[in-house]
Amino acid sequence: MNFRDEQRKRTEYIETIIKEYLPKVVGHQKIIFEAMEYSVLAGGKRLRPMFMLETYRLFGGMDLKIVEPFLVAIEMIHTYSLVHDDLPAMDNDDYRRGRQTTHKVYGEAFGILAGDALLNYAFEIASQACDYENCNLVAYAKAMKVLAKKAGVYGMIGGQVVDVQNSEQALSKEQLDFIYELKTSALIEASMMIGAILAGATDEQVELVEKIAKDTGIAFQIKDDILDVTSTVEELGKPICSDEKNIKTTYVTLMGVNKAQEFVEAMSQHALECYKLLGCNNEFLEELIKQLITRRT
Ligand code: GRG
Repeated sequence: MNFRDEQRKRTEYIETIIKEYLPKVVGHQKIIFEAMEYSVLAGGKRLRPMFMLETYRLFGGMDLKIVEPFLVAIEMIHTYSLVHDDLPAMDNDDYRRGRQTTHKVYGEAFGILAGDALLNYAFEIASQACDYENCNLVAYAKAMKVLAKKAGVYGMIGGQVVDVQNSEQALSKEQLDFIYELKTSALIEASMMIGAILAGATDEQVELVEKIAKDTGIAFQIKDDILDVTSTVEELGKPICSDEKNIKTTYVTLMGVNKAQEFVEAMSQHALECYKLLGCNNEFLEELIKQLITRRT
């Protein structure tokens, strides 16, 4: 398998369906449709839908029509979080995904509204999955429950709250792990759990998938800390050294780059050990988890 080729094919597929589901840029409120499209089509690695799709396939899921609304929904929720995170009241960043941030182009009010719109539209789209004739309504309801919870106050928003509340303060590794688990891992957990649920995985399998995604998400976030000090604006498509600018405690400020990289490797390794316990195989998914250890973007 050529991983890069396979990754490109999947990215193209995900972007095609995102475009299909985006609202038409017409009507009196068309500025918001434009801002949504600007934000969500700006590029990005499409990792969360990719994790969902590959976990769906891992458990034998073959009917893409069932999973597609959720693939789009998770990327919209992720994009809304980036749009809001870049706002003046949060990180106040001018660049994201290689171009100007949404509020820089459309103004602050529409930056806020574009994020709100993406979040709400994500649930509108996901709810369409139940209209499909082959939809298993129990699995669908479980998937919706996971999506709502992991994006909310017990998931990503909760993590962001603790992060904002403690900004400019020294944090312990335990406090940082709490923030990372919610702020970053929660959406990756939602992605993989929804893929598993829609493919018919058992509750025990979904629990194991949640653990794999948690470790993968924490490794991903620590790598993000490392790239913030070792990468370039061109490679990342967003400002570097932003943690220093925002006076944030990260794994790098706590223990330095080398030790932080050891944690990335250990967490990814643990995720892969749990993955082996599932007893089913998806070569691409396994490689995707491994690639996060050495990623440059
Ligand atoms: C504002 C509700 C709200 C939440 C914000 C997700 C988040 C919480 C903030 C975004 C900034 C940040 C450091 C998030 C942690 C997760 C992370 C590393 C996001 C970037 O994800 P990538 O690298 O981005 O997958 P692309 O652009 O590739 O999709």
